[in-house]
Amino acid sequence: MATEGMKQAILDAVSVYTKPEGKVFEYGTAGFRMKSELLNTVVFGVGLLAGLRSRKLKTQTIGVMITASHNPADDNGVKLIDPMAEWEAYATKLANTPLEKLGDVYEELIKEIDVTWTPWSSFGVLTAALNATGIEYTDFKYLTTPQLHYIVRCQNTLGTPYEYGEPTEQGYYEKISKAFKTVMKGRTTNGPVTVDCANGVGGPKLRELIKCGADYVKTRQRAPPSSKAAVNDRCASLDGDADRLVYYYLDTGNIFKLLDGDRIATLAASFIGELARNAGIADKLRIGVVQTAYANGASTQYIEKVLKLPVVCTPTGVKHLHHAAMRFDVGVYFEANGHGTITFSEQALKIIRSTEPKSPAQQYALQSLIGLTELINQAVGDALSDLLLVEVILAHKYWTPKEWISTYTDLPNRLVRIEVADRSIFKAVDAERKLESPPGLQQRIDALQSRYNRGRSFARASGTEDAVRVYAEAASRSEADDLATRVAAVVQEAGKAGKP
Ligand code: 16G
Ligand code: ZN
Repeated sequence: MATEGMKQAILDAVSVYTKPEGKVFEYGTAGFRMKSELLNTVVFGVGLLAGLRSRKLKTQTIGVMITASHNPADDNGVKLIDPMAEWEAYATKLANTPLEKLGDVYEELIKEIDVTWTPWSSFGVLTAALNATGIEYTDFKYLTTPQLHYIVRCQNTLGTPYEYGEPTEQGYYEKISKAFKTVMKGRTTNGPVTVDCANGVGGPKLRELIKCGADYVKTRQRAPPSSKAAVNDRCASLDGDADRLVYYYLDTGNIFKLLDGDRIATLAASFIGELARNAGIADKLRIGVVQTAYANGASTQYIEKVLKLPVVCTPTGVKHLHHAAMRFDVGVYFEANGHGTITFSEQALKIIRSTEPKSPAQQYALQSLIGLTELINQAVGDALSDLLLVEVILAHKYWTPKEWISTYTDLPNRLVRIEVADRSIFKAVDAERKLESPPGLQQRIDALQSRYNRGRSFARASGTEDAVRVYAEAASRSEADDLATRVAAVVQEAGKAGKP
């Protein structure tokens, strides 16, 4: 919807121009052509229409060409690139609208064209503040959240010994795809991967990325309903701003199998551990994994017992995990929901880059590690970079998702959301694994979970919603469900007691 404010702004802006009387404008093959002094209000209309077309087509670029062509300079023209027939009709309509009706006609057109009015008003507010205070800024238009993190880090490390890369979107693609090619040398991916980009910015950006690494990956864009990946084919999902990634597949019994953030963490930690051993630098690198309480207990056990790596648990939220990861030389951190990346300390980078290989196998491992440090977004968890990371590892291990998922068996688990009057009374400690308030509640949860085989449960106040979340896992599905239900009940009761 065009707001009243917007309509008024249109009228104000156009009021300085005069519409030539009695002239009928027609959008021809070359757009509107006429003497430039007659063209002003027409150009204004084309400007309005270009805005609508750009909103309609979302991320595509719209061209407006103002040209004197090869004719005398005052014989002018304006056209839209690339209009379709009905858009020429809209242009003609706007060009012939009496100026005082322009706001109304614009509003009608919005309805007719069915423009989804994704409000860019926040952007306007932001730039208003920046302009008012004379701050220089660059508008990068559409980026994934991690791409912006990348550019900020590049910009802030320019000219230092830690220069992160070229601070542009193109620089991002080039860095990642070059690293991908390095680590994929001599390997091929095993069959296709289908990527669902949740209709978000990750879709067009993934296509840009693939253009740079086109000799490995080919895309076919399909609408979600028809994207039926075959049994055992890898599928991946990004979230809307492309900072979260999970994998999944259908097994031979057509059962949906999820490979979540815990799986990505264990896969990456095992691969990097292996490379470090092959490179002969395992004893020099402290590799660790950072998780939250939501990590499946089986994943934690696998990391500690099988991979023999330390695990640190932090409160929910990327900043906590990232901070803890940076205390390791190589810190692998992922939330179960797919937020995560791997951090490398300065010391780790130095060791990886400066170790002299003593055999071709060592050299290969060192080269692969160097490639990984470039492929992995060090600034923040990045679904596009994580996607390529998983692809690289599976290709190196010659694994399908079946081998990947068989490394350990997830404990059945259940998440319950409970609405409470006042979630602030639920105060968590010990990386959100325990509640210190309301008093007595933690003892009740402890007593419940001790009754179940491999039972583990915790409750914490959501940071994003007015609710308390209860997580429970246990050796069997029924035990996990039962534990979740019972803990939810005591939490609900405590929530009522705390009602103001
Ligand atoms: C935010 C966090 C995410 C966390 C989620 C938990 C960032 C960038 N995002 O979305 O990491 O998993 O909150 O939500 O830190 P909750 O507190 O409602 O459970
Ligand atoms: Zn996100």
